[in-house]
Amino acid sequence: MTIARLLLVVAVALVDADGRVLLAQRPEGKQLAGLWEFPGGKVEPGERPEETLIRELREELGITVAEPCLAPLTFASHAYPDFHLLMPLYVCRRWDGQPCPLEAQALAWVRPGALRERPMPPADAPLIPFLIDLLGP
Ligand code: 9L3
Ligand code: MG
Repeated sequence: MTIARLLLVVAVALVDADGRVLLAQRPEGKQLAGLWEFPGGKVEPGERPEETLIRELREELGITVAEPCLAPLTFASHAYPDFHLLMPLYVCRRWDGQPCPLEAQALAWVRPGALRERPMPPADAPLIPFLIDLLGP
């Protein structure tokens, strides 16, 4: 019997003053390239999920987030053939700096009701109803 590997990835909905959410387009050459995701990444050994998010947001977007600004919202999961992805989603409304696509192909601020128009990784799409509940369409 094979037990699929569990991969813990954290993601965040950065919400601006108009209630729009930031999506990042996954870069060429990476798995799922071209799809639009909530920013985040893999939890490295020894990291707490909040530490991972703070690191990933600095690396990928060049912004600084304080840990108390990260509010857990819900969880996503997706079973790939060779691993099982578990992905908590946080919400963040305050950060320092202007998000820049340091690793993504592009960034987009999107109303929750328009998120469905963007092709997303399979773990991200089921999170849309939670954001519509929280922020409206
Ligand atoms: N992933 C899916 N949705 C997201 C994020 C941040 C990540 N919002 C998936 C894509 C990869 C895995 O998690 O299969 C690891 O992500 P990365 O380290 O390649 O960004
Ligand atoms: Mg990432």
